[in-house]
Amino acid sequence: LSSADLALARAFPKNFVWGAATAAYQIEGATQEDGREPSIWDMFAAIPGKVHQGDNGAIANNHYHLMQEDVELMSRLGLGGYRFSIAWPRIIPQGRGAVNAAGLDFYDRLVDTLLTKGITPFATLYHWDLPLALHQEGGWTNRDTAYAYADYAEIVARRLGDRVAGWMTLNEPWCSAYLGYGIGIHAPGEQDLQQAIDAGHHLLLAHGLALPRLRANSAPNASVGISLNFTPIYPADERAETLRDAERADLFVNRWFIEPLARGQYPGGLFAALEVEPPPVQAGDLELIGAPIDFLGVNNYTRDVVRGGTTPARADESIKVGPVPGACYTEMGWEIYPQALTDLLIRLHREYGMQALYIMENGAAFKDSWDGGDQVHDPRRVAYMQEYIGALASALEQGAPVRGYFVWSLMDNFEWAEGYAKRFGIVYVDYQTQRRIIKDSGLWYSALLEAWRANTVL
Ligand code: GBH
Repeated sequence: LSSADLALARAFPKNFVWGAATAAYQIEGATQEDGREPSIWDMFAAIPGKVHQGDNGAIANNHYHLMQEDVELMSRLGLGGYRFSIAWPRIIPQGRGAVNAAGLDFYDRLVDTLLTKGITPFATLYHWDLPLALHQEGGWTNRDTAYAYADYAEIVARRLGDRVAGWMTLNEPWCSAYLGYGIGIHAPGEQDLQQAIDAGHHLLLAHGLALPRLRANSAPNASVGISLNFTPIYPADERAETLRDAERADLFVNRWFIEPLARGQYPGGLFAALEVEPPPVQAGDLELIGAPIDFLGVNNYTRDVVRGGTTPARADESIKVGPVPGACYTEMGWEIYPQALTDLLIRLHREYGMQALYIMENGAAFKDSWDGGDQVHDPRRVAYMQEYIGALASALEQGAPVRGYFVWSLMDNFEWAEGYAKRFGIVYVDYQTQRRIIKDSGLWYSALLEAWRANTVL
């Protein structure tokens, strides 16, 4: 570690949670084992042309079978927390009705294994793998899916609620709604903006219905929240039309979900900007949705820059301009801009009154190569993490109530529409052999955490 890294380690308080994140469909594999039924991602990935090179999650990282070894790896890295997701189609394979004991058993073992190693479990109840049977009844465009979800959430909490420290109801409902139903680049692949808006409402309702049921079935000190994706928008210049278009992009990208959650209201102008009708909101929905959460999970990777006058009629169409001269980009084509994380955290605190924030995802894809030895050099990821964790330290210093950081991802995995071609891990995965090799970024992160522990113990 450099002296700058040592100073960075000193910027974080002793109860800070340092972890790594994954999601069920991206790592587990074993999609046809122990009673699991298909999800929309099994269906979507089977459609030619939807996923890069026809990849799917059937085997993925085989984490379902390598769970113990993977937790051992987390322990070697010195992680204090682990964020994973629970596959609804393992727990209730048809989406509603019969509960599959083997599914609950798997996560029960995972949680116990984590606790044995002193790693705090943070669980996401929905990271995009909707049971296919529910999709056949309209999926998230059907209000009933929200009620089925709340039943599912309660069943999981009854089993794991005595040990899970933090629940996330949903991961990035913006992606489920817009990428899944609006433009169809994610499952289930629908392309209808009105459906996206309706699906978004039912996702929010699912969250609102589940909140009290999670609390009622969890330990008193467990906390319940949600993870949202944010891409801060910056104007390319100061012209009035640029400022106006940047506002409009921000409305669509960043405010659609946080405002009903934080204020019990959809942001004004959202539906008009998207040229859609408001979703079917029923009496009481917004009260449920706007009920206080214990923390907000923040997923942030990049920013977007917007220039006015180039923007088409609908708010979601081609909002980015670029490349930004002099800027660096990851393999996903996402600009590296750590200041956006600082700005975002301060905004969530000041403007939306969030009292506890966790970075639940932050990371970068690069072309990592492995020569068959026991090292993987990924200097660009090390630099990315240094800069983003530095940005986090400055948000903390300016008063943002940040409680933890989870890097995306613990290990390379199934990157949705990008298949296995994009690697986000701090641990390399050789899919042929399922060998895991800690990358230089993993070693760096581990050393940072060790330095932080050394400081805070003294
Ligand atoms: C997260 O999504 C996911 O939670 C995680 O599972 C995934 O592996 C990880 O990030 C890395 O991708 O060009 O229309 O997609 C992040 C999703 C990416 C959503 C950037 C917004 C820009 C708009 N975000 N994206 S679009």
